Amino acid sequence: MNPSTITLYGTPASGHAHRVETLLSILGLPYAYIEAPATVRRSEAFLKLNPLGQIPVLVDGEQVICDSGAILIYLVKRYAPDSGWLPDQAAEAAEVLRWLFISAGEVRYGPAQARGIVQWNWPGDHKAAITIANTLLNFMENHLAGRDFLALHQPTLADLACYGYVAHAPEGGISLAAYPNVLGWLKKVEVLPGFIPMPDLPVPQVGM
Ligand SMILES: N[C@@H](CCC(=O)N[C@@H](CS)C(=O)NCC(=O)O)C(=O)O
Repeated sequence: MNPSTITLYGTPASGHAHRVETLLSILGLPYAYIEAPATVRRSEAFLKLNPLGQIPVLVDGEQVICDSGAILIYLVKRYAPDSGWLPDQAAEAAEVLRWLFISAGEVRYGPAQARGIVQWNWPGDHKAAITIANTLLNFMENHLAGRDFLALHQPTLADLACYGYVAHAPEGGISLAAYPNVLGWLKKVEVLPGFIPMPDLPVPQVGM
């Protein structure tokens, strides 16, 4: 199906926007990118798109989709329904969605939160975020033993949703050195055709 004009609102440092941009690139969908820092997100025009004032937002013709997980699902269902990024079969779909929910839970409140506190002084408890992150990373490390990707034998939305904030966890003071399976998985995501890297931020001293 031919896309109408797709516009993505995001910022380069946002792992939520990154997962959407990477999927657009992987699927070969042309899109315009509008950078939406806090000043833009608080504008009347942006709040009409997403009253929560959050990126990413995707505008596809008349359709406005908010929330990274919803956007990933929308793009696959509309433009690549048979691609395998979100399978139809019940148990497989559940496994992919499980990781999308983990990306909005443990990933958001673990590595993403720690990175936000370190890089932008977000309010919150850095130690608590690190505890959540390490519980998540231990789980991922065990889960990835003998597997290439998170949900299925092939890459799915699960991998794109979890990649950004896990890959950039060191920017929040969380070392990945103890998680070789996680590091191996990140490399497999990074070589997917169309993958877009997320820009690096300064890494603080581990153990802060
Ligand atoms: N559940 C949302 C969360 C998105 C989110 O937290 N976006 C951040 C940037 S990474 C944001 O826009 N924060 C501004 C705010 O919450 O005011 C999603 O998955 O898209």
